[in-house]
Amino acid sequence: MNKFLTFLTLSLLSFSTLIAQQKPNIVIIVSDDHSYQTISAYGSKIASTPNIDRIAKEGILFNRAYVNNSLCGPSRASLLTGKYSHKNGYKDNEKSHFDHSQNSFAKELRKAGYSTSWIGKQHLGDTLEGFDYFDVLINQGSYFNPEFKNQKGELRIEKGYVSDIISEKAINWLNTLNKDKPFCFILGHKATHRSWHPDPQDFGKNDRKKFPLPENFYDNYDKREAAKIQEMQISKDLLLDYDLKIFKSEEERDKEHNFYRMDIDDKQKYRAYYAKVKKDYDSHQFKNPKELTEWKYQRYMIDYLNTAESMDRNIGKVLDYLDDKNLTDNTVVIYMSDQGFYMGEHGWFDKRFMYEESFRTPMIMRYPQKIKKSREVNDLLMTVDIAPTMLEMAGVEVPQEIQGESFKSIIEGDKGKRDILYYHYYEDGIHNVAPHFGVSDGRYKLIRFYNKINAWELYDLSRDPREMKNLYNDPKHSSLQKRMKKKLKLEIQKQEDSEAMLIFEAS
Ligand code: SGN
Ligand code: CA
Repeated sequence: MNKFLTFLTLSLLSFSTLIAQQKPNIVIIVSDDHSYQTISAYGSKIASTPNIDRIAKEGILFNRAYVNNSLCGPSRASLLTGKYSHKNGYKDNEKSHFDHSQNSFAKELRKAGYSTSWIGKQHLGDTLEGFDYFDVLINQGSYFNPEFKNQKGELRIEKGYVSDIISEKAINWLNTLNKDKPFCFILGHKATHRSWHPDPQDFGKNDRKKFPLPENFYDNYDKREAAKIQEMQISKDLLLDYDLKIFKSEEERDKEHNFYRMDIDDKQKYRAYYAKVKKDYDSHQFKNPKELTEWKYQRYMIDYLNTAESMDRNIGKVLDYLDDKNLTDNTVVIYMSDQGFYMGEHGWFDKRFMYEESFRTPMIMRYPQKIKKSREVNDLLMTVDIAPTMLEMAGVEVPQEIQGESFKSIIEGDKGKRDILYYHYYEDGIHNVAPHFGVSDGRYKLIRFYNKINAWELYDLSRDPREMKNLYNDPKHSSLQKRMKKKLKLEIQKQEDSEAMLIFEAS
């Protein structure tokens, strides 16, 4: 009898281990401000991202993945909770506080037996909940010798370059894991956030390219009041010293917070490299503001792409690790950014607007056990959809309060469920972008700006993909306008965004 019981217990134990092993592992790599325009898998001719492309070759490239609120903290809060900003409480970076006691997909997975962690940039404070392990950058973090805080509350300055440190920490954590448990970890990269400080070994990698100006670089913002007043213009808001590292003197450079953290040998490499850039700048006798702006644009692109090099390389290290440990087949890997970014479109850098370049985010997913190779998907999806999808894939019930729609059906080769995208941006500070909310059905987009600008905008993306022609109040499109307003109202009601409803009703 005893023997039988032991046998039974052992069989049950190995059975439950088997079930646990069948659950997919989940790795979500979230970069910061990385644009699809600079990812070769998305057809970029100006950038090469071989490791990100590797995920696409082995999985799905999502052409229409969007964020709920195009800003770092709010976007990550939606990813974690599956809820819009007005429900998870993290509306902007400047005033919001993220309540970590609320539920998240990581908490649900942990309850279901997953080992969970967040490593790198999170930007939602530094006392996370729901993770067995975390080791996160303090706020935005620094490119060199960055400071981290872990779940024991220990603060540490780590020596080196941020992208290397983050992937090393991730691999170290993976090495500590109990092989019988599935894992879920989120790896938050700092790159490619402003002010684009490359690893010195990547200086020169993109310097010989000549970057063509986007077609609408010289936008006059006709009939777009919010676009007119923003402060994210390459011509006037991208700074020669802070952004492009051209300082009046080395003493000035040393005062800048990114530089004083560097070790002396990195500082010397920076000095030497940017001395050449300054020489080039000095040698130009800029005859008019346009020439200077176009020179700044080239330098912006170079620094941005050189910064992305290390991140791509480090993504490769994590993929190699999964291969080496035979984990690739049963691991879902998602690569995404917290939002898109302007690479000169409308004359801009930064994000925030509901226009495509910042509303859309790159998103690529691999899961060899279930996903066929090299698929491209045009179905709509949003950041809030990731939480319910991961839960469904892990066989965990999706909590009621989650607002996102699972896209598991897309992964399985079917159509997605989503036919509308709802957006709400709140921050009313740096870069002077008026708060706004709106809907898009993939072809038409309606936006309502409020606070400092009270205005509506309406676009037909099939005819006007660059969003240059605001059709709002154009009599030819009055029925479209009505239709889109109805859709917006329905969506505001469905998502219970009472603040948006008040503004909608008042206008
Ligand atoms: C900082 C940047 C801004 C950027 C925000 C938000 N300025 O304030 O350019 O828009 O972060 O970025 S900087 O002086 O720090 O470079 S986010 O990724 O956190 O949303
Ligand atoms: Ca960001």
